Amino acid sequence: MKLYYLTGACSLASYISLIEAGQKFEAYAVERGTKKTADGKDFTSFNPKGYVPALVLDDGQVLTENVAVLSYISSLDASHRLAPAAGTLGFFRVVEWLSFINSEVHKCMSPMFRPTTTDEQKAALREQLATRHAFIEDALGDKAYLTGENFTVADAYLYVTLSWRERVGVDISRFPKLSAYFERCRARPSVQQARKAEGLPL
Ligand SMILES: N[C@@H](CCC(=O)N[C@@H](CS)C(=O)NCC(=O)O)C(=O)O
Repeated sequence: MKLYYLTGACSLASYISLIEAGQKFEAYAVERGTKKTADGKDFTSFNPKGYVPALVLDDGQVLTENVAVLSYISSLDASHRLAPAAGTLGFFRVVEWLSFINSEVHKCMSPMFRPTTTDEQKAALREQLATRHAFIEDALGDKAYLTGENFTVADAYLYVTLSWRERVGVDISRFPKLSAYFERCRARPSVQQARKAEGLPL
């Protein structure tokens, strides 16, 4: 299995999850501008979408989209810690979180990285994001992670979006549970290992 990633991007969630799942995999960085991969390929030749994450399975099939890739990785973990067994309500709860993080959090943050987004638009996005973070703060309650005591693929994904917060001027200090949650995720050996592998500060 091969994971193609952009350093520090959403694909870091797949990197963390593959480590958590104890999977053997190879990871290759994609160069942002040229779309050349670290194993010497043209990324768009096998993933015409041109964005990460892309997981190339052992039979050569290419799986893309965070929700699908992270759900797939969770299914590789026989202990079902990364998500309950597929088909159970618990599994769909994790998918519910993955979809929320994808469409309501990640895609609210993406425009903030673009130079074409105006300060006014960024302020509106930060306000929208604050309502999403407030929802997560309430939902966390006394739980260690989004769905309970297990770190799931949804936590890997939320952690990565929170790791961007300083770069896009998003302040979570008014959300104590979310702030503690972020630190809990950051301290996990899988997170440290994946960050180190991508050359990110620990
Ligand atoms: N719909 C995709 C979006 C993934 C996405 O936004 N990937 C970003 C990194 S976080 C990317 O590869 N951007 C580079 C580009 O679009 O060229 C998904 O949910 O997986």
